[in-house]
Amino acid sequence: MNISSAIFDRSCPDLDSCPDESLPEFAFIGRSNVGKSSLLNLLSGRPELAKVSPTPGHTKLINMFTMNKTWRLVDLPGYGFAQLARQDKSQFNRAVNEYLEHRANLCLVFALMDSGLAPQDIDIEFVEWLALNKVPFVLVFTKTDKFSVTEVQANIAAFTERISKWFVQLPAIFTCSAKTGDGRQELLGVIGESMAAIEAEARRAPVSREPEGKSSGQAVRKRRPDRARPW
Ligand SMILES: Nc1nc2c(ncn2[C@@H]2O[C@H](COP(=O)(O)OP(=O)(O)O)[C@@H](O)[C@H]2O)c(=O)[nH]1
Ligand SMILES: [Mg+2]
Repeated sequence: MNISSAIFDRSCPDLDSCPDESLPEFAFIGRSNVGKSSLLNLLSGRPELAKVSPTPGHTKLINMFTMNKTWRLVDLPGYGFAQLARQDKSQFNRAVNEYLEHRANLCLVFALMDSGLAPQDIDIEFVEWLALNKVPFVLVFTKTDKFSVTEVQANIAAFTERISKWFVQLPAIFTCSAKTGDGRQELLGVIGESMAAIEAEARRAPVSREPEGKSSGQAVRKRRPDRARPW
């Protein structure tokens, strides 16, 4: 897939300030510093689009970027230290929770894991939460340039072993490096397939538009359709 335009749309403090749900969205989530913003820049082909920070950030905003004027990449706030300290691990940032549970045009979540680390409890718990809430997602192991193939494969195997009890079929797994570009084509391919499936679905069953002025707010928000998952 070719990205001909990539623009920052807006930063949203909560679900209700997100833009209307007309464009399909693909969201990045993971612990602070795992490489969400770097991967967004890699996929968009714009190294400066999302802010990359060497130290774990404190942003609580949902950052939206529009690609090719037709779909969005969404940089979600990182989960991690603050949540662990509170011993309240099931409660991720409230805006993130609401976004993941209720955003009707959310097509797929890229759940990012550091490929150099053994499975972290908070990541395992987050994956369990995604499974329980039926959020469509794939796993992406980041920063592969920093570690040997053997280390990465061992960490992925240990991770899948720990989550396997929650799945009949394991989620798809990808690796990436924002430094070498590893994984870019594969992940854009996943987005491309998803977009093609949505377009095919729209051709089969055109959705009647909701009346103007009723497109925001929890009460009138549509339920996310169950989609066949090609990945
Ligand atoms: N070597 C290497 N460093 C990376 C990679 N992805 C991110 N980083 C670095 O990890 C740090 C955090 O990255 P960032 O994208 O801001 O993570 P975020 O907090 O999840 O958005 C920055 O110093 C990045 O340069 C990668 O693939 N390889
Ligand atoms: Mg970031």
